[in-house]
Amino acid sequence: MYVLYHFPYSQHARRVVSLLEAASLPYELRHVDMGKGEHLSAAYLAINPNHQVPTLIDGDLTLHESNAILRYLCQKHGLTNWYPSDLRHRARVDQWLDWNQSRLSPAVIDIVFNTLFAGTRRDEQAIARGEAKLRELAPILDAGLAAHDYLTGPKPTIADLSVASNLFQLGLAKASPSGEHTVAWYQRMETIEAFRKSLPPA
Ligand SMILES: N[C@@H](CCC(=O)N[C@@H](CS)C(=O)NCC(=O)O)C(=O)O
Repeated sequence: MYVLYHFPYSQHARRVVSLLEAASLPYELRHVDMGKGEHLSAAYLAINPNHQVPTLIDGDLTLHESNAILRYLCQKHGLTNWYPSDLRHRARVDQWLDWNQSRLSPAVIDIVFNTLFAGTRRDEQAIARGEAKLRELAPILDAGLAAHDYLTGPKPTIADLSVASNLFQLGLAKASPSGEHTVAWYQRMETIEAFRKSLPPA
């Protein structure tokens, strides 16, 4: 049984839930109440010194970083449908995972954190910065989705689960990209039960 430290409004935590669900892996969620600052408590910092969710516990292994967790689960359980073994296909999946983490995520955080969660710490400049980044990145995503139904081919992989978790987050701030291929792809993602199950209650 996996233990996942989780917060429902964390896109990083939700993408792990969507894979656990998709692969029918047994797991228990431990809610970290970020609204109350539980991620900053000494007890949680002992588990994850980055004060972030998710953290996965597998026996005596404690793992942070959502992408590392996704890859670990796929490799441990041979989930080659979600993380292909073919070198070139896997490289494409890794490309989008890294793009999501290093390019899209900062824009999502600038926009969504400051629009919805920062309260009195709302930073208008960060929102504008995030929106400018998103204007550059949205066409890149849309072009990446032009050739196939999913990011790397005809079937979804952990790259799709990961990017879609950020797109849901943008939707919370009414900032979803409107590219034709992106909209159609996101609608396809919404038909995946495991992805839907990872989403917070409406
Ligand atoms: N690189 C990390 C990022 C995790 C992350 O940013 N989690 C956010 C919630 S979405 C968090 O816990 N933030 C609290 C903080 O940074 O103090 C991952 O991919 O797991």
